[in-house]
Parts: sequence; structure tokens; C-alpha cells
Amino acid sequence: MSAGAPRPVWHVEQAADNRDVGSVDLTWNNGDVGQFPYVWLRDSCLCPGCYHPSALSRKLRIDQLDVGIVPRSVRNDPDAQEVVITWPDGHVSRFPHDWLGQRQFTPQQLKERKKEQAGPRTVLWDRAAMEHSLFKVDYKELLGDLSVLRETLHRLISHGLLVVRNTPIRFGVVEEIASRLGHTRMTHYGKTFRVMSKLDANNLAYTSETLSLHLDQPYYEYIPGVQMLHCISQHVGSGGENTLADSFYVAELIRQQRPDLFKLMSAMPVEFDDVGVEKEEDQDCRFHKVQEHTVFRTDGEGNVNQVCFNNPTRSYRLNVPFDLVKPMYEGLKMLHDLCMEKENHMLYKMADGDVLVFNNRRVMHGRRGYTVTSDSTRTLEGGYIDWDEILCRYRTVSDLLRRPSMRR
Ligand code: OGA
Ligand code: NM2
Ligand code: ZN
Ligand code: ZN
Repeated sequence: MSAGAPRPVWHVEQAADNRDVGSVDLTWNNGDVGQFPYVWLRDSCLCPGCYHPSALSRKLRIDQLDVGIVPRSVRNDPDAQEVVITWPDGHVSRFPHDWLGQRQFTPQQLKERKKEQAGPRTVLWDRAAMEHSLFKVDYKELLGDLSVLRETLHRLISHGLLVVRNTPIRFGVVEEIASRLGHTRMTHYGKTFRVMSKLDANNLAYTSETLSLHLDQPYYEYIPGVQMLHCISQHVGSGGENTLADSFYVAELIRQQRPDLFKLMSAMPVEFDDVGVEKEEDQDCRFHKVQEHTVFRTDGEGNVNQVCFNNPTRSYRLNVPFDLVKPMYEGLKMLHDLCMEKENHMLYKMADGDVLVFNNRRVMHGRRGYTVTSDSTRTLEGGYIDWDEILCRYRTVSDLLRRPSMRR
């Protein structure tokens, strides 16, 4: 996925039909051999009958596929740089050498592809590391420069936190930034939402209270991936600062210090819920969300890829066996308190026009309480973007930068 060094181009020196294994064996110009199963080759035919060139997708239906198919003949065409296969019914498939080279089944390529799918690697941080390297990007540059956009997306994926600076002081900026990075994710609080002290608040965030470290909206199954908070009017004087901590980093501390609690929090669910009414211009929108998650979610390799913690919306039903109740509280408290340790969290007070952008499945965030005065009230506009959209934009922008002729 990186736009780094140009990758090598594959050439086939020799193509052999290996009936014993049921594969076409290609000897590459570097001497390596790549084996391609017959059924995969038939399934992957790129002719106009089997593949739609503008939809970039397979037309061949699986009911048309014979899993036991054996080719009639196999040959290499070095001039066209293609491997040509004729099937028993006379159908001919032509595969460009390099196209096959990039789709090998070798353990090495399977491993590389996994890494590529994962995108930029995760960089864990504590307070000192983030204070030293907090990424700040200028609003106009982010909107106007493709390589700045790519760097910003990269940073969001790797560190999960950045600030967009010098944005206009008005509502609507969150939507504009979201459109540059992906697009907004609708929730029952709206496409975007205003975080300020409100009468009869339907969420603790809509008061001037201190918000302890949390991640937003764990009462969804598909938790919003990225959060944006645009500061339109900051509280003057003490209060209103944001607290920020890398829960992936802290999860590793817990894994080391209390493997028992790490295991418990990776296995046992915590229930979250959100019940209420969101007032919209011409209608009241009722909501009642309930969802369970484990505190730590890990990928196939055991790396933490989602943390769930939100005290205000943690349900009063704890659906674990009696004996696990106290250990669960120990775990939840350890996660929060370790994030809150002086060396693990950082403080950032947004200036008017700043937008905090962070991974909402990773960056525990909170704010210090503030006072509302008759002539001022702290006002933020917030919004979410799903990770699918961010990663999608990162790939398309990387492609555009790699192939400038495709730039629009
Ligand atoms: C929130 C939140 C932070 C702030 O609304 O969920 O974390 O600075 N707000 O008000
Ligand atoms: N808001 C800001 O998860 C939460 O309930 C946190 C979400 C109301 C959209 C606040
Ligand atoms: Zn075909
Ligand atoms: Zn929040």
C-alpha cells in the first residue's frame, strides 16, 4: 500500500503443466517457481466473457465453474509476456506475466499481502512521545494538497491522533474535513453534532461536566472509527482542556503486568446502552441502543485493534458470572487509571479553529469541566468517519500519487 520504491516486474521464463499436482508451474526470471492451481486459473480468466473490464469484476459465475477442471494445453508467450491456457471446451485464457507474478500462493507473498492489507503500521505512544510528535496540519494545505492529505491519513492510521489547524470559525467545517478524509457517519446524534452545555442534556457530553477518559458510542455494534471535534468557541480560563491517551499502548502494559486481567477483558463482554430522544428541527428522534463488546478486541495475530470503554454509557447490567464481577471492575479501573497516569496521557487545549481528529477505537479522550457564563459557552462541532472510508481514501490517494497521469 505504500507509495515507496517501484516494485519489481515479473517475467515468466518457462510454463509447465504439472498434472501430478494439478497446477501450472511458472519459472520466473529470478529462478523461483510459482505454482497456480488449475481451478484458480480458470476462475481468474480475464477474457471479456469472464471479466467485466469497466466494472473491474468477475462475470464468470461460480455455477459455471468446474472445480476439477484440467487444461488441454499450457504455453508461454514471451513476446506478449503472457501465459496462454486452452481449456477442454476450447475456451482460451491469457494471463499477463506480471499479473500472475503479483498473485502467487507462496508463503512469502501471502505474508506480504497481509501486511499490505493492514496498511501503515501502528505506532504506540505515551505522553512524552505524543507531545514531541503531535501532527499538526494546516486546513488549507489538507484541502488543497494531495501529498499532505496522504501524510495526514497515514498519520491517522499509524498514531490515531492529529490536529487540523487554522480552520474557519463556523459550523460545517467538520463536514468539509470529513469529505476530504472519507465521509461522515450518521448516528442518532446526527450527521454532525454540537457539543455544548444544553438544557435537559440527553448526553453527559452536552453538559459542562468533566468527562473522564472514554471512547464514543460503544453501544453500536459497528463503533464509529474516527472522531472529529472542531473547536468553534473554547472556554476562556481554566477548563475545557482535552485529555488524550493511547489505549493500545496501555493495553500492552496491562498484558505485561496483569495477563489475567488482559485475558478477562479480551473474553468477557461489557454491555453499553444509550436511551433517549434527540430533538431535531421538526421531529423528536427516539433512540434505544444496546450492545456488548469485550474491552479488548484482538486480530488474528493477537494485536489489539479495538478498545471499548465508556463509563457514562456502560450499562447497569453486567452480564458476567458472579465470580468475575470484581475482577472485571479491577480490569476496567486499571485501564482507565493507567491511561490517566501522568506519563501516559497528554493535555491539549484546542484553540478556536482547531479540529482534533482521532481514532475513536483507540484514543481515550476526555475533557476538563468548565463553567458556563452568561456571555460565553464552549462550543464544538463533532462528527465521525468509519475506518472503511479512511482506508479507502488512503488507498485511492496513494494510487493517484503513484500514477500522476491518473490525477484528476
Ligand atoms: C464527546 C467528547 C470532548 C469535549 O463529546 O464525546 O468527548 O472536549 N467531548 O467536549
Ligand atoms: N456525542 C457527543 O458515546 C457517547 O455517548 C459520547 C457522543 C453525544 C455524540 C458522546
Ligand atoms: Zn474467459
Ligand atoms: Zn467523547
